Amino acid sequence: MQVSPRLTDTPFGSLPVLNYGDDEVAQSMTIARFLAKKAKLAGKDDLEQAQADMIVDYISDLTTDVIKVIMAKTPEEKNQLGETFFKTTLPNFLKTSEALLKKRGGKHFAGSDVSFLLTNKFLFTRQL
Ligand SMILES: N[C@@H](CCC(=O)N[C@@H](CS)C(=O)NCC(=O)O)C(=O)O
Repeated sequence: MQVSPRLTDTPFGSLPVLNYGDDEVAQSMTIARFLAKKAKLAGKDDLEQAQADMIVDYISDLTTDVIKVIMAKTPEEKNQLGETFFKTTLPNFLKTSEALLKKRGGKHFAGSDVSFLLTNKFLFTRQL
């Protein structure tokens, strides 16, 4: 596999990269957290930030499972991984997420306001 010249200019040979002034920041979740802090959407205190982070990381776990399905090498492997994902992984994810949301009052996973979780959920929904 060849890496494009543009990617070799990035810190880890991958995208996304945020150009910030004369600096650059790589890793999608690091960028999201950085921008969330700048926009005051990272959570009001350490606990809210941790509550937002735990959901973002949970969604990242699910994204990893989706990528495994997408990157499957054979149609058989794709079918098998896809079936496990849609019959087990995704329903479990939705069940545990819904339970947590209810436990937290039914409106926000973290704190009592909009947070950068929204961006992450939006991105993930688009990937599905
Ligand atoms: N953990 C990294 C993963 C980055 C990553 O895998 N990026 C892919 C695109 S989604 C990439 O640039 N791959 C290199 C390539 O396609 O050659 C992040 O979240 O930013």
